[in-house]
Amino acid sequence: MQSALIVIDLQNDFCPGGALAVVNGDSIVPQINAKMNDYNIIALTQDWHPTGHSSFASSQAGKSPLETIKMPYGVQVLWPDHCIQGTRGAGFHRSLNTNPASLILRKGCNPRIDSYSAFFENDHKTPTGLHGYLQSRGVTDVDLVGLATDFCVNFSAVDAANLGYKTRVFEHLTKAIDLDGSLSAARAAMIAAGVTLES
Ligand code: VGL
Ligand code: ZN
Repeated sequence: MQSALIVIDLQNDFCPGGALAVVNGDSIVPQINAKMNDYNIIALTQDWHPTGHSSFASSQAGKSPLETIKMPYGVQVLWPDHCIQGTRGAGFHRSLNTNPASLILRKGCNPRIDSYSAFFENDHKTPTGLHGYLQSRGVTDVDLVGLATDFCVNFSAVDAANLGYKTRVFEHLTKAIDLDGSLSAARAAMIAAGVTLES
């Protein structure tokens, strides 16, 4: 058994004051820092979009944030501009201890496809490389924390379980956007995929 901790998107834009702030998103940082002590393999992810990314409402004529559109890969929620490559908003929250991480993975770099999951882009086909990294390190068990419970944590956890990892989400170390019932839908999807939700 080899466990890895995956810390999802603890970035300024998802914390209070950021472009896509999750309520109390920063409140989980101290406990996540402490949790890292229990792991030998730690990966951090960053949502890392080019300017004008197709998931931004500002890139779609006549659309406002939180409206949805049909993309070739399915329905896409449109977001305020966030986590633009190299900006302060895309940086890690300043209190997050990034030192113990052996891997920092950036996702959402393709202008035409969003990438909620740390494993695949939203076409559910294009890999980010995380699976290869974890396999080559002998990882069998994946534990997830971070932001946001109902989007990037959810998609990452479902993919991890489908890839065969024994997968847990520590819910008290996540915070949700909770858009139109998205949190309860995400919890159901994770449970259906075989993810263990720990509080
Ligand atoms: C996320 C919406 C858009 C997330 C990223 O990290 O959950 N949500 N981009
Ligand atoms: Zn994003």
